[in-house]
Amino acid sequence: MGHLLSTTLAFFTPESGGSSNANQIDSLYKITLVVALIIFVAVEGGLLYALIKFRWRKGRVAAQIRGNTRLEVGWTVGAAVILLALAILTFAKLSSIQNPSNSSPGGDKLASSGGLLYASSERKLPPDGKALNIRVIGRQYIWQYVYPGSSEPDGLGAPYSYEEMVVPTKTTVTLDIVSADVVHSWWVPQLGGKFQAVPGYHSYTWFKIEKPGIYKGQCAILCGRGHARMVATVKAVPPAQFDEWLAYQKKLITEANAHAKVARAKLNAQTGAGQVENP
Ligand SMILES: [Cu+2]
Repeated sequence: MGHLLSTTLAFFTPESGGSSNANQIDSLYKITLVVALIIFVAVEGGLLYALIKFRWRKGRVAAQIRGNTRLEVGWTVGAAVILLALAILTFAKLSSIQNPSNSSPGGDKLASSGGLLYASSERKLPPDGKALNIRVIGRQYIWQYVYPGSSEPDGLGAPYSYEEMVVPTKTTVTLDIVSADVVHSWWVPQLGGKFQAVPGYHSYTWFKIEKPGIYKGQCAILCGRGHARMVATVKAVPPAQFDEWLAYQKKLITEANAHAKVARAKLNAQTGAGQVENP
């Protein structure tokens, strides 16, 4: 019975299990759903009872009732109390949904260097201020993820990946979501809520994944012809494996930049410096 109930509830509530904020959202849905179910059963049950008990029979005369103050005050106050209780519960849980928690012991060391950009009322940092910040860029029709670790002062040369975001486990990851063209929507259900990527604006969210695993998502707002293909995968790996992966991405980018530099110098020599405006 307990299992049946939880399976049924899970069918109606958001996916969860990847990150604590997603779990909090899920439990809020479940509590609200149970309260709504109890009210639904009580109201429909009462209606059915009245329909059967007081159905038409020969010789019966319907009672003429004009108002019942006590009953009316009762259900108004009752509804208000339920609403208030749900609102208080929601606000009580809101901070654990919106505010990132600290990384767990054994989290990635990069979290201490990558997260110290700035904190604003919108961009929230964990209490200890340490998070691995990844910039999520929505573009038609692929997600790009830019990691900290740029070797150049202008921020270029930072490691990045497309479609699959690799993250370390036990580490608080904050996302800075932007768009390069039209409005997109970042959504990996098991890791929390939906966040829009709006050109010219920043949206922020976070997650912390405890165990290695793969979490699937999909751009959640129609952004054009290729929208259906705009999928996202978050792959959580142990911190040591993540560091290795990131170092490799960095190496690839550094090599590519070095090649580009050589090619640029070659072109400059052929056409004269300044001829290649945007190499
Ligand atoms: Cu889309």
